[in-house]
Order: sequence, then C-alpha cells, then structure tokens
Amino acid sequence: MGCYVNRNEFEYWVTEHLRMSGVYWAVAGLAGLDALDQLPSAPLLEFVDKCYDAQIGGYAGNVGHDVHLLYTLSAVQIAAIYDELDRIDADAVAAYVASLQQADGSFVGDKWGEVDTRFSYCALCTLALLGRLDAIDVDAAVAFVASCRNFDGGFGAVPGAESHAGQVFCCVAALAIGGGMAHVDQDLLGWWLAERQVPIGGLNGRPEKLPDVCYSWWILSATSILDRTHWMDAGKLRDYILSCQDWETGGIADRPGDWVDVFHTFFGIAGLALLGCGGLTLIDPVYALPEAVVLRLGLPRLFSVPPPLAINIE
Ligand code: GRG
Ligand code: ZN
Repeated sequence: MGCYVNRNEFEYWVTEHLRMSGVYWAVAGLAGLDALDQLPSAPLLEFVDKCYDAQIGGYAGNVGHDVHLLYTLSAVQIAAIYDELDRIDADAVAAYVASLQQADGSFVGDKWGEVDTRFSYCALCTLALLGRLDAIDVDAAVAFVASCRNFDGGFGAVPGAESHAGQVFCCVAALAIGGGMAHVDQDLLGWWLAERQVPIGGLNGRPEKLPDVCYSWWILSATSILDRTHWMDAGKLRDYILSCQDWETGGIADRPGDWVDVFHTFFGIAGLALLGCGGLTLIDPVYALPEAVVLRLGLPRLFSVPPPLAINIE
C-alpha cells in the first residue's frame, strides 16, 4: 500500500485519479489471501466516506474529484467487504445509478456521457449489492448488453465494437445479474475464450495480442459463469501467473519481469483461485467479491465451482 500514502513516489501520482479502485483491488486481494487484517479498515472506510458526493449520490476516485460509476461500484464493494454497507445511502446511490441509464438501456459512466458495457456491469453490480435492482429498467439493460454481442460469441464496449475479453467479463456478469444468460452462446463464447490461451500459458484479451495476467481474471470469471474453465490448460496458466510474481516484493505484474502493481496482483490471486488452486479464498466471478461476502448478502451463486486442481500454492 506504500504507493497510496507516500507522496514522494511516482506510483502515488499516476494512481491518484483511481485511488478508490486501488483500495478495492488491495482489500479484495488481501481478502483473497485471507489476510484482510493486514490493513487497518478505519482509515480506508473514512477515505471512502470522503469521496462521497451527497448532492449527486455517487463516489469519486479520490477526495475532491468528480464522481463516476466505476468508483461508486468500488466504494460499495469496499463497504461490502468490511460488512459496512450501512454507511452507504442506498436510496441516493440507487437514484444516481438510475440517472445514468439511457433510453436504449445502456449506461453512461458519468455526466460526460460515454457509453460502455463496463458501465452496464458497474450499474447492475452496484445495485445488486445494495439490493436495489428495482431502481433501473433491468430488461432494457440486458437488451443493450445483448446488442453488443458479436459473430464470434464475444462482446464489445458498444454495438458493433470488437470483442474484447475485458468487455466479455462485464457483459457476461451483467447478463448473469440481470437474468439474461439466454443471450449468451455458451459454447461459441467458451471456444473464443479458450482460444485466448497462448503457447506460454497466459491469456490475451483478443486475437494476436500479448498475454497479460489480468486476463486470467477477465476470462476465468466468464468461463466460470459459463462452466467452461476446463476448456483451458489450467496448469500452464497457473505457471504463467506465478512466473509474473516478483519474489522480492511478492507482487504480481502483467508479464514476467515487468513492474508489479496492485491491480495485477489482485487479478492474479483471483485467477489462481478460480483455477481451483488450493489455499486461496474464492473471489465470486460475478460480483468480484470474496465468496463469503456474497453469501452474507444473500445473493445467488451464479457460477460453477471450479473442479479442484491437484495444484496447490505453497
Ligand atoms: C469490479 C472487476 C471489476 C471491474 C469493474 C472497469 C471494469 C468494471 C471492467 C473493465 C473491463 C476491461 C475493459 C478490462 C480490460 C483491461 C485491459 C487490460 C485493457 C487493455 O486493453 P488494450 O486493448 O490491451 O489496451 P490489449 O491487451 O488488447 O493489448
Ligand atoms: Zn493487465
């Protein structure tokens, strides 16, 4: 967490605008290691509170910044992890999220009006965690996400946009939450996702691109929801993720030898758990939260348990 408090570090300033999500990745990563007690929760929850704009009902990426749907989801996820959802004004946040839905069912991320299926996921996930899905037109949200499906079974950011594994996570999880899984061709998409594994074992986000550890999450979350994780070589992917770990700091990078960061560390840990590696807490692939948190909230389990691998993390 040094990069989040030390203003002398380069990392502090390049991550300043997305601090809220940084806190979520760190806290969720610790939860994945069953090590939440390694950080004091009070200052983190105070930070979350300070990023709230009560006039709008949303959360910003940092204190004094503009609110955005992405950071509103991260704030709700952090509160959920700490069993502190009571400190969130659910009515106000639900009204804010609803205000971002467009006539075609899509969502903009903030007042500047960019539409992206990432924001559909953020909206549906935020409201599901708050038990307030009734605040939006879920059927229209599902129809918009379905309209972003491509000939290859994948999904893009907007209708007609290229399939990308990050958007596939957003769309499949959004459809799972919204009850729209009938819009997914599970075999075709499962095939496209399995094709993302490159010979070195890692996963890329679309054809001809380099592998990157974070796709372990974006892809394994989707294959867990589709029950197609067994279509990949789990052992090779496990080895790839571990080859991206820096044994001095413990962090995980996007590729072997690159600089580590909290984003890839969280998604690496979460990916290993979804592969069925022992010794890790499962991160629910729909809500991107520890399984126990999702259970505590009484939300339905919308994915298949990965078959246990005879591969353990030592
Ligand atoms: C709560 C887990 C969670 C997510 C919130 C922000 C968000 C919702 C989802 C982001 C999904 C997404 C689009 C992920 C992709 C991130 C990424 C590695 C983008 C890089 O894309 P390119 O095209 O790189 O720059 P490639 O790998 O294609 O070369
Ligand atoms: Zn990445």
